[in-house]
Amino acid sequence: NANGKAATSLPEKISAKANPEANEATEIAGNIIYHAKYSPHFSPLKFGPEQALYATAESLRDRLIQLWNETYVHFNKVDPKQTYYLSMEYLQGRALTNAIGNLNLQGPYADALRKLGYELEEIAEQEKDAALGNGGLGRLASCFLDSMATLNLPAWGYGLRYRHGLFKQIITKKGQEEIPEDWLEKFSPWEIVRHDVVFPVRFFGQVQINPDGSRKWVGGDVVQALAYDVPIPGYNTKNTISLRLWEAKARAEDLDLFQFNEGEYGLAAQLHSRAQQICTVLYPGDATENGKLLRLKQQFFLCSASLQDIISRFHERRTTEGSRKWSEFPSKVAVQMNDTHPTLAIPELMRLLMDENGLGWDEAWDVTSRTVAYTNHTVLPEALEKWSQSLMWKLLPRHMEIIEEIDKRFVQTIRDTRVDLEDKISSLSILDNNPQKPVVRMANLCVVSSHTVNGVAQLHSDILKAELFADYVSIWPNKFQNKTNGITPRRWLRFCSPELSDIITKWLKTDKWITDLDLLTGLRQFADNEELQSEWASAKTANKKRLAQYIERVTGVSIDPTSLFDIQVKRIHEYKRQLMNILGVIYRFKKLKEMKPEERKKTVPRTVMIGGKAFATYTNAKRIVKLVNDVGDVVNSDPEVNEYLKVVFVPNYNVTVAEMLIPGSELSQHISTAGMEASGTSNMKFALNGCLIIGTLDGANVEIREEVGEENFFLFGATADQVPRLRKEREDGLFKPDPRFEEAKQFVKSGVFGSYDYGPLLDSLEGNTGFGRGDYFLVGYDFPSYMDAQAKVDEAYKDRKGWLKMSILSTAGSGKFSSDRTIAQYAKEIWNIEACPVP
Ligand code: B1H
Repeated sequence: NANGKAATSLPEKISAKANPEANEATEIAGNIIYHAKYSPHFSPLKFGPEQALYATAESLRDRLIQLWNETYVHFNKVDPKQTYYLSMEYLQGRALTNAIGNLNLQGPYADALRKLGYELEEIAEQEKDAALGNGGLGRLASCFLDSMATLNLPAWGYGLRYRHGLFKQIITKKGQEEIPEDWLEKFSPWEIVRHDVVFPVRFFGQVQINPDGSRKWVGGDVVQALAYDVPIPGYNTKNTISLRLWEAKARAEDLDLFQFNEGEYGLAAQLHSRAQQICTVLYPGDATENGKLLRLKQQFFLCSASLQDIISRFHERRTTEGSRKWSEFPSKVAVQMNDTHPTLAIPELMRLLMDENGLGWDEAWDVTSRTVAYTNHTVLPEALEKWSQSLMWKLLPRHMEIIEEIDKRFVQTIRDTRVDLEDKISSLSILDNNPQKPVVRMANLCVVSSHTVNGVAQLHSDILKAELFADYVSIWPNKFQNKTNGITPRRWLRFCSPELSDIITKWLKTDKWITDLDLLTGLRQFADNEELQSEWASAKTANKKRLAQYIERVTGVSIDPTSLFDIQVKRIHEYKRQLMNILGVIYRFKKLKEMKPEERKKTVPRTVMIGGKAFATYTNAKRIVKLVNDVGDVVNSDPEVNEYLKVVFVPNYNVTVAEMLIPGSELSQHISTAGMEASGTSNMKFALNGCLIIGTLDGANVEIREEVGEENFFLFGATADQVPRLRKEREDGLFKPDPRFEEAKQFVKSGVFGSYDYGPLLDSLEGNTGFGRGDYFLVGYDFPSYMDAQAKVDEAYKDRKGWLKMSILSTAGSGKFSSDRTIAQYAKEIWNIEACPVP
């Protein structure tokens, strides 16, 4: 502990006292002790760091529950229109520092813990990340919740309570290995189980036709959805909203006691184990038939439980006697679908309205299509969901009837009104009836049924309108919008870099920037100010030192905090081109080796850090991870060069690791093939923290460059509109590789980095070899301009003042990328909801 001795027993000086409203250090300490003693999770006599974490979290949870209740009661009273954000993923990360910070209790909590023998940071370190997501899409959902609460919006998130979040990545001689993650190993102190919020969700079964012609889905398996609420506090407000996560449970009567007594335990508990599977892991591999079925079950489970809950709240909140009119539903409820993963919300809402509540088709369709909206997050063909029609008929027979009907009516309307689109019907329709492989195109179902469709950065939204959804645009020109992504400035600046935050507050003479990020432009006038520059530099240095310690602890590699910290962290994917990064590093290494010692001394020392998880079955992504590690091993142990270059693979990249890396970064790489990264959001986090970007004109990079100024952005590479032509040229054998590119690849092939066979990975970069995709991602084409941009980085870094100025201007220009701005735009332009602050 803080005093260097083990604080394993409860301090006796402070007496236990339950006090959810404690504001002052001694009272808070009493409340923490109360939880340590009386919450039945651990032996009441011990008070190690872990017990301290849980007791501290529970003391905060008391207050969060109270605020959550007040918020809920207030929303019920005002009965505003409310948004429900449906997402298969949330990447919440740790919650303790965030909750304390949002509630403005940093000082009192730190003091309280010190009285108990601990430092707050040390306790916060004990918490596991809630990693119920893969990457940007899941983290975006979490940033959005923070902004919804902060803006006092009546809005909730719905998701699944996966027992195991995203796998833990460990690096061995073989490269990446995956270990199951276990965030619930002990328990999560943040979730509140709602035993009274339970809904049945059906799978399989058949459609029964009633005498009056109405239809009903019956039979099959029924599992229970049980609600767990994670309270989401807003910053500097009482409003505390809910992230409601569903868990699947079987009913008691589903246990076959007869079979059990016969000793057939597996058979007896079949339904139990099938129910349990649903929320066991995040995104199970969908390569197998079983995997596909499970993923589809997960998606339907989220949609069905959430909609039943939404409908029951719609009724509960009626202000006048009697039941509410269904036509009011869209003026009380907005449902936002985070990508196509919750698309089944559409046929499920239709089914609930028609089969369970007696509405006719037209009325149900009107309600549904005025309620749902869809966000697209990718144009990658392999990520556009298509479900096999036969699988859908099996699992969701009634929903398939409804989808067929939606499709039939849509196609008929087009035939009746748009003869010019006749030959487009087969690509516009929802069902793809190709006899080889009949599928349901989920994106098409979303576009046809939603009142609004949006992309996540301007370029991406333009591409959606010009390409993927072009024909729909001609049908519904006003349906399509852009909502450039954003990030929460609380977690991604205020809490992860308190040093830099304090400097910003000092120079702006206000901390209002935390909720009004555009105020950061006020820093521009001081960009040349030597005093600010020196304070800025010392905050960066402190963050770099902290990062260097972390790197040494987790990898054993010692890095020089005065070297240029160059970071690329994101999921490993060929389109994100970590391979280009590492080939650049390899070239740099080769050149350093060839230099004379005095020449080397003139170079800018660099530490290149790369981190990210590869999907377990994505072979080339795993080869890239292995290559980065192999290059690191060789470079870092080379006595001639390792003063000037270090290469570190940062293992197990997640939200918490990001909070350590981003504040200590100076250069970050966002180098996707133009047109392929829908937005990117870590680019925003880096820029906000005064880190310069080397990047392509892709996703939100375009807008970041506009905002921070082109002279503060290291741009290179082909533009999105050039990409198709370049691919074609490459196919036609017209591409002439740069000698540096050939040299780097050759160097790998020569075996400098060990005996692993990188042939297949490097072949993916070749044109007409018949291997891979013929450098589909244009690494070869962009490599020379990438290397030129890197040379400019080195030059710029030699000018300390110039660099600091660019860094300050980068932060100053990042105001647009607050998720508060993004969410305010969704609220106004898509959801039509208004703030509902708790008095
Ligand atoms: C993004 C995904 C995604 N786009 C399928 N699409 C998934 C697709 O589990 N699945 O099946 C999971 C995730 N994720 C990302 O969304 C984009 O690539 C980023 O560019 C973008 O910043 C982020 C948030 O909009």
